[in-house]
Amino acid sequence: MAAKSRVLVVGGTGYLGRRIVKASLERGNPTYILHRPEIGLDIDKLQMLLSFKAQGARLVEGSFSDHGSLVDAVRQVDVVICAMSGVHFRSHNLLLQLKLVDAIKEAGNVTMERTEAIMVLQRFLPSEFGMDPARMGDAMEPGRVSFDEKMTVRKAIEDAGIPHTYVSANCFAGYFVGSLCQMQRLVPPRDRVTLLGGGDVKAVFVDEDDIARYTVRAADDPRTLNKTVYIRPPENILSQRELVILWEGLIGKELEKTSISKEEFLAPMKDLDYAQQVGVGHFYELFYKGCLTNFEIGEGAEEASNLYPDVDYMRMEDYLKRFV
Ligand code: NDP
Ligand code: GFR
Repeated sequence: MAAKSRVLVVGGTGYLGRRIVKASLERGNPTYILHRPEIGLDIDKLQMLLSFKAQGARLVEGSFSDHGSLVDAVRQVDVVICAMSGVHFRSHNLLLQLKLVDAIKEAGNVTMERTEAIMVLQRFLPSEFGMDPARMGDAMEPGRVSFDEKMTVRKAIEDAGIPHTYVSANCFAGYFVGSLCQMQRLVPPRDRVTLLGGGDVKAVFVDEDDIARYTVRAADDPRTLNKTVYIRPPENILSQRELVILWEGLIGKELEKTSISKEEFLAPMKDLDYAQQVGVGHFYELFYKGCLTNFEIGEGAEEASNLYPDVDYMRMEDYLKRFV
């Protein structure tokens, strides 16, 4: 049996990162987590790292301010999965990944005599996990910043010849199902809901632990080398209105429904702060333009639930039960 891949998780105490660490440990991978000195007195992060260490993870000291420490960290593993922050009202720092790419280039390149440099690292998964940035070229400002930054990182990866896999995870259930696709909330309402447009645009919703499981599986799968993996489980392709109906069934009550046109939805943009404008832009792309489902997954890409049918992914009615 082939040895399990050694996996380094960067951003391992983050919202998605901690789930990737958990999934990597569950899969039996030798799991390494970047332990940044900058976390300082953030005792929650430290306790989480120590808990993962108690479960068998290896903590690797390293800082984005210390190139050599990143090189040393990368040299210890076969796969690097980065879950760097990308939500604008959190500590958005996607472009820091360019430092990680530089470290992988140095760590990975072993110049062999009479042959060109080879890449020792087997796979790098950058922090994406959302809409496919390669398909967001016409996204509105300022929300497009997320996609432009992710494409900048992709270019650095591909220019360096780093073997990679991009994960397009669609909508995290925590942000989009909990809120019934409404902004500025995370728990479902019991009285009224605002439907974006008619509420009938199809999106894709995935439980974050499933995203982590699919990511860890894809991270060393030969079938996903230098490809995009879309996480599009067939029973989780739903509209906002279908989510609302699931929730109404669970609480035994119909919600009062109002609709908001795209013009009404976009009108307040000028009065919002930057992070809020980014969010509005993302919701517009998702639920008015239908960016997650307006294309077929073709040649050169893969779909996670098809690749890994043994993963019993969470259906969104079950996800909503936690709020009843
Ligand atoms: P978090 O906001 O939880 O941050 C993740 C980690 O980023 C932190 O734990 C920290 O790592 C690291 N980080 C943040 N700032 C810095 C810094 N200055 N220097 C070094 N490291 C830093 O990230 P999320 O889990 O919310 O997002 C991860 C990815 O998922 C992003 O690409 C985001 O776009 C995407 N996403 C997609 C969603 C969707 O619905 N599709 C929803 C939410 C996110 P450490 O653990 O070392 O402290
Ligand atoms: C679905 O794909 C993405 C989602 C993506 O490619 C990049 C970023 C995201 C963000 C969403 C919009 O910015 O992750 C979660 C979500 C953050 C967000 C949720 C922002 C503003 C809100 O009011 C909000 O309410 C639930």
